[in-house]
Amino acid sequence: MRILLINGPNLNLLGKRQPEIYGNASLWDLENTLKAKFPSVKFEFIQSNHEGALIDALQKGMDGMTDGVIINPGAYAHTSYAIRDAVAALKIPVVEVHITNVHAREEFRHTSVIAPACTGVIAGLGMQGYELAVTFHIDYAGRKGK
Ligand code: CA2
Repeated sequence: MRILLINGPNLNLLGKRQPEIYGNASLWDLENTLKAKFPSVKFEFIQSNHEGALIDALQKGMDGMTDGVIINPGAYAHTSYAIRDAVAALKIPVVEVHITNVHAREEFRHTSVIAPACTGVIAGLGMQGYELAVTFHIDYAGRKGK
């Protein structure tokens, strides 16, 4: 099974800045943890600070080989109708993950314009949110008989 895991703007700073908000783990730590915990999953990891690059990454999910997408769109969650359209165009399940509980933060973070196009959303569970999203994709693919 193949999962595309996309992280948006500033998430390359994980583990390097603001650990009081985002924790100590880096993106590299996240990727290695997921590979170790889910050895049967073929991951493609993409991080970009650019909206168009995130849309290009989402369109890789149309290759017919990818079973599911996990996206942390960063602050684009709150603004990007273009990323929402790219998610809506996919025929495979997409889980939006936020490390922090966006609902407990500033008002502008309470709304994700992308979430309505997603299969589901996980927020506030730290890096474990990504693991739970992977588990969902594995279970979902199992239910589809893949
Ligand atoms: O909680 C999340 O995962 C967010 O997507 C993180 C975004 C924020 O704009 C969203 O509202 C919620 C910010 C990502 C910034 O990541 C950093 C990580 C470490 C240090 C500085 C920024």
